[in-house]
Amino acid sequence: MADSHSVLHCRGRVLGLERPVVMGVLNVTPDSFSDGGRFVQLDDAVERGVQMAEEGAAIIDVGGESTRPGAQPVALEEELRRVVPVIARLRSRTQAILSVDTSRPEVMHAAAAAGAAMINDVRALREPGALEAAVSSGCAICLMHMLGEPRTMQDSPGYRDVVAEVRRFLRERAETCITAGVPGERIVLDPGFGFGKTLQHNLELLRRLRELSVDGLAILAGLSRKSMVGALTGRPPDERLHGSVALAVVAALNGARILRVHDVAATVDALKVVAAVQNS
Ligand code: 7PJ
Repeated sequence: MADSHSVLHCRGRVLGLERPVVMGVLNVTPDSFSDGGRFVQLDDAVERGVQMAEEGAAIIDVGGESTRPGAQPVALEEELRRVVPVIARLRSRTQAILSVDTSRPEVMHAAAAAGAAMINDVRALREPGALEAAVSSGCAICLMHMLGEPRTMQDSPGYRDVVAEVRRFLRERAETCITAGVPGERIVLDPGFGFGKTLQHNLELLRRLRELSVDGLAILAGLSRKSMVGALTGRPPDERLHGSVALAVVAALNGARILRVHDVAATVDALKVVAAVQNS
C-alpha cells in the first residue's frame, strides 16, 4: 500500500491504524435523524458511549450540532451543554479516544479540557479561530469536505470532476494545518459523503477513495445510514445496517483507515474480516 501514515497522534496518545478502526457516532442532539432524540439525556448518551467502546470502537465521536441537510444551527451555549459533560464522563469510563464533532473554537477548547483527543470538523477548520484552537489543542484533526452549508448543500450540487475538486480542497486544508505546525500524524482527511454530493458523486468518491490520500494522510469515511444507503437499498434510516456495513467494507478495501458508524458491533466484525484478507 502507498499509504504512509499508519498511526494517529491524539494529544499524547497513539492510535494504530495498521488495521481499519471504528469511530462510533454519539449524537447528543434532539433532532438527529437516525437516533430520533433517544440520546438527548446525558446518562443515556454516556451509557451508549461506554457500550460502543465495549463493542470495539477505537474512537467515540461526540456531537451536539446536527449537520444533516436542512438542519438549523444550534446556539453555542446549547452545544457546550450537550457535549462537554458527556466527554467529561466518558473520559472516566472508557479508554477509547474521545472525539468532538464541532466547528466552533470555544467547543474545541472546552472539549479538549474535558478530555477529547480528536476534533472532527465538517467545516475543516474554516470558522474564525477554529484553526488556532485545533492546532493548540494537540488533538488529532479530521478535515472534511463539504460543498456549501448543511442547510442548502443538497440543492443540486455540481462538480466538473468531483474527485479532483474534493482532493484539491483537502490538500489545501491539510497544507494550512501543516503550515500552522500540525504534523501529518495528527491529520485525517474525509471526502464528506453526502455533504453536497449526489449519489453518483458519492459512488465515484468511494470507488476512487485512494486518490484522496494526499501525502499518504489517513482517510476517514462516514457512510453509515446515509441517504446514499437509502437510495441504493430503498430502506429507511433504521433499516440501513446491511447496506452501511457493505459500504464500510468497500471503503476499508479502498484504503479508509477510520470508519465513522452508528452500528459499531456489526462494523467491527466486518472489519476484522477485511483486515484478515488485507494482511493475509
Ligand atoms: C460525517 C461527519 C462524515 C465526518 C456527519 C451523519 C451526518 N463527520 N458528521 N464525516 N457525517 N468526519 O452522521 O449521517 O461523513 S453527520
